Amino acid sequence: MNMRKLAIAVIAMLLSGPAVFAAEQQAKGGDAQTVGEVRKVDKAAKKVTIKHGPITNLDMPPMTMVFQVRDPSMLEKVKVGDKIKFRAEDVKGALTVTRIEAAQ
Ligand SMILES: [Cu+2]
Repeated sequence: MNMRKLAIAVIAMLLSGPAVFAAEQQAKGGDAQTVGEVRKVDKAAKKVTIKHGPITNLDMPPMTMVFQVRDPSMLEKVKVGDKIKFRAEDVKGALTVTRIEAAQ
């Protein structure tokens, strides 16, 4: 194996790691939504505090915690005390709400 082929093989190995991980995450979490209740809304900081149920795609047990929101306009749809369904994802290390809606 010449150096060029070796380099390509190494790069292929490095690239396949995250791809496999992403595929596993997808299989595990899919498009799962989580139920919760809004405890605090901070539009200026783009943050929302949610008492949430288990978040299957993040392997997180029920708790009350602060999330970033992807877009502050999402916070106009909810207020403190609302029961919600939401989708949380790890966006570059920050736990972020990517979808939120009032639970019926
Ligand atoms: Cu949590």
